[in-house]
Amino acid sequence: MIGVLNRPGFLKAFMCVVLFFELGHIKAQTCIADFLYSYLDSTTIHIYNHSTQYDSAIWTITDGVVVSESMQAIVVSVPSGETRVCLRIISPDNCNDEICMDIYPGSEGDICSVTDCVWPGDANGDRIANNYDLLHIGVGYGTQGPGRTYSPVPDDPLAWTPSHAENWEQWVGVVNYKHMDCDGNGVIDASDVEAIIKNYTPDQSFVPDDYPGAPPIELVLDEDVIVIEQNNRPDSIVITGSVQVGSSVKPMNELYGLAFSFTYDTSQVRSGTARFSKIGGSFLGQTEEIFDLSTNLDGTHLSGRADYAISRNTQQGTSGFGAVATFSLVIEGDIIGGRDINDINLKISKIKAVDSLGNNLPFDLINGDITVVVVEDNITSSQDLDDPSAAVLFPNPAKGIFQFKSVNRNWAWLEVINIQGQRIKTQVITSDTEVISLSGIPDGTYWVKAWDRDGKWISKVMVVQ
Ligand SMILES: [Ca+2]
Ligand SMILES: [Ca+2]
Repeated sequence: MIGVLNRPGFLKAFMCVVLFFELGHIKAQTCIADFLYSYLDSTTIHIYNHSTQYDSAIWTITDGVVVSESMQAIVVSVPSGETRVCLRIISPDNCNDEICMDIYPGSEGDICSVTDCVWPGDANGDRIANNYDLLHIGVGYGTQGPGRTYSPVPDDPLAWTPSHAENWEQWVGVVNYKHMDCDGNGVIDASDVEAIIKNYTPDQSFVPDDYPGAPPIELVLDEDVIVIEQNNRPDSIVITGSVQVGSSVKPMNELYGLAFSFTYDTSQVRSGTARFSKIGGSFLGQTEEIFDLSTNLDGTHLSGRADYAISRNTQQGTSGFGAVATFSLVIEGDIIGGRDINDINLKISKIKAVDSLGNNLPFDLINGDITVVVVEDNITSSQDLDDPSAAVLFPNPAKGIFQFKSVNRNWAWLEVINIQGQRIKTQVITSDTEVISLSGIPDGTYWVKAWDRDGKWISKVMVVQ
């Protein structure tokens, strides 16, 4: 409102009201001509009629070509980037008023300087649309307020242009709920996610806080070593997994929404295939209580990245642990061909977890960097190697880290297995003395198995953190 009061159109009309009174007119001037503008690009200006009530409007421009014109708005193509615009309005009670302003980048009247403009898809008010905006839609989910009756681009309310919009009654911090109604239809719901997808710009700067000891978040693969039969090589291999949140020891408290990014080696992954999807019936909620956004940025924004967000829609958080989303990507079979062993690196990052009010929740990212090992079966002989001297493992006991030294053998990869038979770690062997980190795993006895074309080598290692 302060911005509006400072507008020359308002001041002029205010003086006009005073003048009418001074001249003894019975009826005061009641209409105020005013407009706001925004640059759709460097030479295209959208000018929005922000006048009080009117039943006719006349636009006059000194430079440029009119692209479209109505009483409510005019779009002008201005090669110089600047023009002078006048707007005359006549109100239903025959009051008339005019305002003229020079428009250039940074001049007064920019719709996003004078008002809290809405960018469709930017639900959290940072002027980009991406997975984090879904979290705000979740917070406001189901709320109704004033819809936007006018779109700067006719018939396209989702177009990435700033719109003037009335404030709603509710706020998340400094962000008004009107931003969460991305499509402007007057209700916040899953349909508003469409504007995020249409106008997607991946976040490049968010750095989450990681709290060691907080409830864990982890991407767990169903298999992290994939063995391919050399004589029956598939066209593709599907890698699957799940996003695990919390644990039985440290459940996630009052979780409402979760967003993150996922990156991967592009050389071996089929473009566009990395995806996440919600799990109905997880601790986060039944299918009808959750909604999500999965977008793969290959070929559009950033190769080797997929973003994901999931949120409840009930205004109440939930506590617990377990898988909340599944994961899959496809590896090209023909890329695998010709090499015995392939290392595919995956990474989960940029995690944001929120409660039902949009406040950040602490979490501890576990195993952010993941490696999938794809092995051809000609190096996975099941024959045990009898020569225990073909490798040396030291120190043993290992204090969080040990070295694997090859002796006259060309070992390809190794795995560390706990006494329950679960694979704790796999690692491709690229040097004669390979360093293996076991930091963070529980103390105890583990098996180390190393593989080459002719067989495997096995030893026990004690881990003491
Ligand atoms: Ca945003
Ligand atoms: Ca909406």
